[in-house]
Amino acid sequence: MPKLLDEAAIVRYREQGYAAPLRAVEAAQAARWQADLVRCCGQAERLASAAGIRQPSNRIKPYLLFPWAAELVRSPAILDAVEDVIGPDIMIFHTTIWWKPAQGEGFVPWHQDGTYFGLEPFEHVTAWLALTPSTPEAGCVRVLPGSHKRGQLPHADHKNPDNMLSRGQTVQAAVEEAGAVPLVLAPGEFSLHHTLALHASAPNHTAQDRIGLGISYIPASVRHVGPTRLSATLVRGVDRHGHFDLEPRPAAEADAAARATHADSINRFWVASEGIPEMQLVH
Ligand SMILES: O=C(O)CCC(=O)C(=O)O
Repeated sequence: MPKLLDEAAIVRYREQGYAAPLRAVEAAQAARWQADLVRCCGQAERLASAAGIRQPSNRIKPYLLFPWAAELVRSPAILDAVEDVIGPDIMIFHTTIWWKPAQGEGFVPWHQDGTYFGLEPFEHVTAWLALTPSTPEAGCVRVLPGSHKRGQLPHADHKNPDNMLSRGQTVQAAVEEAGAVPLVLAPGEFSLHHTLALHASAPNHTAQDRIGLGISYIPASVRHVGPTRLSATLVRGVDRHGHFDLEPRPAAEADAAARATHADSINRFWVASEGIPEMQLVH
């Protein structure tokens, strides 16, 4: 018995590689989270430590630092929809805050998330939660229906300061852009896209920042293929597999324990990405 999607929506997800729009929370809750996010993650640049070492960004895995973000990624409606497509034992592997400033040139090229995570099998699903209106004018995510059935496609780095992916990773296969579907979301709504679904987004040409979070959920049975032991957060069900070290929930906002967990988790991810050249660093 599905929890949030109906049977037809689950079939559509399997056929088309995405589901949208779905309601996570009311607009008022989205506005509260937006205020928290701006307060805690407004600083875009990664400050270097005294030793010149790059610090982990608050815009990556914020659920390890901030209780409000830990609550956000455990939103019952999101977990219900995720459970409908990947089953009841659910972990969070990664999360990125996607913040496009008003009238900015930042864009995301066509890519598949699965290319960069080193996970198998390809069962990871991204939930993209809108905290501000995400429309074509604001550069919402666009997805190519059915593209997840093409399997893992080759990608190459195309460096460009406006490319929001860390290395500019772009798919090298033909993309029939005319068939792309914009995932239009109101604040508090979310979409799901399959880890192999081709997706992209254009610059934000509106007067308001476009802010959302891409939350990467995996079934506990999925494992990382590289030699580095990674950590992940169990958010529903049971971990019967032990493929990851389990991350604790933050007790207080960015306290020392939360900072240590966050830094350790991201450091392992960086180490893993060096071992697996295809892995990107921030997505
Ligand atoms: O937010 C965007 O524009 C891109 C998001 C994305 O690529 C993702 O969530 O996988």
